[in-house]
Amino acid sequence: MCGAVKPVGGRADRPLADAVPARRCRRGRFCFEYAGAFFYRKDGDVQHMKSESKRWICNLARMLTLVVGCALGTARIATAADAPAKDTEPLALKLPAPTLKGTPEDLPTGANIEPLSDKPRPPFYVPKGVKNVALGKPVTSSVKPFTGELSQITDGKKEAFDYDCVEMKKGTQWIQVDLGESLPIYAIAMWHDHRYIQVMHDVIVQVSDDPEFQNGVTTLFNNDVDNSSGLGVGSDREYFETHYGKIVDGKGVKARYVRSYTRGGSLSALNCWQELEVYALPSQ
Ligand SMILES: [Ca+2]
Repeated sequence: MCGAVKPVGGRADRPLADAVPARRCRRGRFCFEYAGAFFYRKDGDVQHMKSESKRWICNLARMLTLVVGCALGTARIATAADAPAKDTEPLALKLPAPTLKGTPEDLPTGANIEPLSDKPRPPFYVPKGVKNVALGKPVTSSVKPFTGELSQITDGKKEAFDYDCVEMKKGTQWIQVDLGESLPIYAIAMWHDHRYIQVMHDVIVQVSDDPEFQNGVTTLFNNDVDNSSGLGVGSDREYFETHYGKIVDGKGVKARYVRSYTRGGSLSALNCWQELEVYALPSQ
């Protein structure tokens, strides 16, 4: 117990009591320390605590509160970091075959380029039931391709063959997929040109409900670190094109249109697309 002391201020001291963290003590009373003295609350009044033994009880209660709080906090962090949510599953991509051209010896390097890895990509978790809602959907672009058709960007084919590539002229160019309705997007998977292991420049992925991308635009990925494409400085890194493709986190952003930019690559100033997939929960 904490009590058996004389009142020191009554209800007039409640602001003082409310200003410091209250600790629950025995009998449902609240003990707290303020300016080196100990107090507790009884029937709405602030009481001064004089007994050393009762101070010890209150200190113990505070310590237990801290220990339990830290343990629960640690458990929460471990749960979030180590285990995916129950209603999620790894995104299952249908991968094309790797290129037969091998890995060049003179790959570009730099702090802003993810090193090429020969290890499988860690699982990317998405809500159960997501589907590639971009499959077969109409595609538009900043310029007409000179090789291939725009419809090939959402046809599900992305092998490292010339006839599965859609090529456009140099400079910053974009392609845009109309999902037909606004849906919460959880992942966007892209294959630009994995015929060769190379880096594409100024990869920017945006989503919006505005087909002109003038309003309500969310940028999900941007590795244009020098703003050469004029859409803002990005903080993402460049990456090597491989048959694994690139997964961009959709973060559950709801949008109808997906627009993605490139500005050539490390092997060619031309722009190229093989496939863009958008994973969302289809509407009922
Ligand atoms: Ca394709």
